[in-house]
Amino acid sequence: MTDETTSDTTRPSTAEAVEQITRDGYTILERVVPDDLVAELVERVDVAMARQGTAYGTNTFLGHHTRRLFNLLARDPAFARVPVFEPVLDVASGVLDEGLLVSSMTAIEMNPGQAPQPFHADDGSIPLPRPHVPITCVAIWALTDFTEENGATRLVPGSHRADRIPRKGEQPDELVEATMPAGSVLVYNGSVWHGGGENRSDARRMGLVSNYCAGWVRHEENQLLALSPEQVAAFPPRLRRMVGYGIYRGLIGHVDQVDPATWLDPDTASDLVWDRIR
Ligand SMILES: O=C(O)CCC(=O)C(=O)O
Repeated sequence: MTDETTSDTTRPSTAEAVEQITRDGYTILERVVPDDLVAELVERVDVAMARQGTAYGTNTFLGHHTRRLFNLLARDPAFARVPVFEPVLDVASGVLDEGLLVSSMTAIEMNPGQAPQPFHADDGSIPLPRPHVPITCVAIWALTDFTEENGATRLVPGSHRADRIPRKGEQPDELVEATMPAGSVLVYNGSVWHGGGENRSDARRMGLVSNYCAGWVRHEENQLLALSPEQVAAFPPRLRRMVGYGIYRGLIGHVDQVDPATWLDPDTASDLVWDRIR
């Protein structure tokens, strides 16, 4: 236990949590985040969303009553405490290994009237035969209570062992709802089938998604740090993408839902996954 952590003897140990994720695909660390950190994160999300003018999503996946703020680490220094919060990082390190990386960090504010999100696997863009070793491990931090009424995340236990990802619109029979009080964290293998629930309440459901990936899902020599943006701008378009200024399968490598290739050339044709869904 760290200074930052609340104590709760009913919470699984790190080893038990990793075992649950290996078996069921997910675990919940109840009330693990101190109240003052939860309150600070809510405030920082509100400030950052107001500053950015964050709008509702434009498709069923992002949610027509849901606001998402991507690229959180760049928004406010307070968010740097999230990916290194030990009780969660220890579990994610047990699922991947100590060399894991921050894959993405997003705030999700799901408002009343939000319909259920389609089922999906967060590693669905990875074209390996399934099941495979864990490549991503995702932590959803509950900044408000997650309840049946306000759209707690729905998961399909054991689906990280499936040999496929959900079909478009598929409604699995065997579901659990990750109901949890504010300050809890849902941690799951990125292969697990899941989606946000329906918000039938009259209040928002707020969470942070802290997505980790295996340390080997990257360049051997870090091209994004090795090259200045000016050097990359002088490359032909294909090479720009090959050093990281581009996206894979419409998703992997985006910044704030933008294809970084367009930073170097605004006329670059882009094929973002969100533009394909309606
Ligand atoms: O909001 C949730 O409960 C899940 C969100 C999610 O899975 C996603 O946006 O990929």
